[in-house]
This record gives sequence, C-alpha cells and structure tokens, in this order.
Amino acid sequence: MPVTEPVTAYIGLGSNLEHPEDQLRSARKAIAALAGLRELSISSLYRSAPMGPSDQPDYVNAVMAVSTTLEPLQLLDALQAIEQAQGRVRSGERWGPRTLDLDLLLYGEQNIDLPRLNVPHPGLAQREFVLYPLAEIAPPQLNVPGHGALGDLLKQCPDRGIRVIGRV
Ligand code: ROI
Repeated sequence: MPVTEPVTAYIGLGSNLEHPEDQLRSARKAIAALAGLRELSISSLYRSAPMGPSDQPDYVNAVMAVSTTLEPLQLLDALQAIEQAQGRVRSGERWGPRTLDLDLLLYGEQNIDLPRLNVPHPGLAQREFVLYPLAEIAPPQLNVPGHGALGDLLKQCPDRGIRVIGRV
C-alpha cells in the first residue's frame, strides 16, 4: 500500500463578524477533527484594524500548523466546507467583512499556482495579521517559497497596531 508522507501546512484563520473569537474557536475544532489531518499548534488570537475598506469591524486572526496527508485541493475543499458551515456568505464585495476566512498559507515548501489556489498565499509576506501569528508558532528560518525566511519578512513588516487578545 502506498504511504503518503505527511506535510506540514499552515492555515490562516480570520473573522470580523458574529463573535469573531467564537468563530475561530469553532473553526479550530472543525479543522482538528478532519480526517487525514492532525493539529500541531495554534497561535494566540490577534486583533488588528481591517486591511481594505475601513468601514468594517476590526479582525481577529490566528494561524494553525497541521500535519496532513490531504492533497492541497482536498484541504482547500475541506476548509471551504467549514467556512460555509459557519455561515460564510460571499457578498461579492472585495475585501468586505466576513464571518470566517480560512486560508491555506503554506503547504510544505510547495509553490502551487492553480485557478482556485495559490500557495504561498498571496499577501502572506506583507500582512502583519498573518506574519505575527505565524512567527509565534513557526521558526524564523521557516522558508516561505519565493520570499525567503519568515524572520526576515517579519523584520520588514511594520507593526500597524496588531495586538494579542487571548488564546483560541
Ligand atoms: N484585515 C485584517 N486585519 N485581517 C484579515 O484577516 C483580513 N482579511 C481580509 C481583508 C478584507 C483583506 N482584510 C483583513 O480578507
């Protein structure tokens, strides 16, 4: 029987509607319960001002590390099903508010360029609400394909006021 080596993947969690902290806690449980996936660690909860339109509530973000034998698109399908189950409505408004956003940030050291999926997640290298929680659970040497070491990305990322607000 073929044995698939597990891959370490990083998932970004974000919400700014309908009790964001609870949204992230529910999502964490749903992700950890997926077949073919094991939770390795999860960051603290971080609050930050919205990137994009400012007439929306602050966001709560976290990053989760998992070990998985799911293929990238299988993992994406599973994450999108969790978003739907938690009432995500795609309003069509670009960068509008959302109950739950689950992003596949990194999948091992793979570069993936598909119509439905880009990994590393575009924007990862510049976004404080991804880099700060990621740096809490990943080593500074972590290679972000195409961008270099996580520690260097973090040094180049200004702190625009992101704050730890608690545990998931
Ligand atoms: N802004 C912050 N601070 N956190 C997010 O998770 C987030 N997600 C988004 C946009 C609308 C780009 N802004 C965000 O999708």
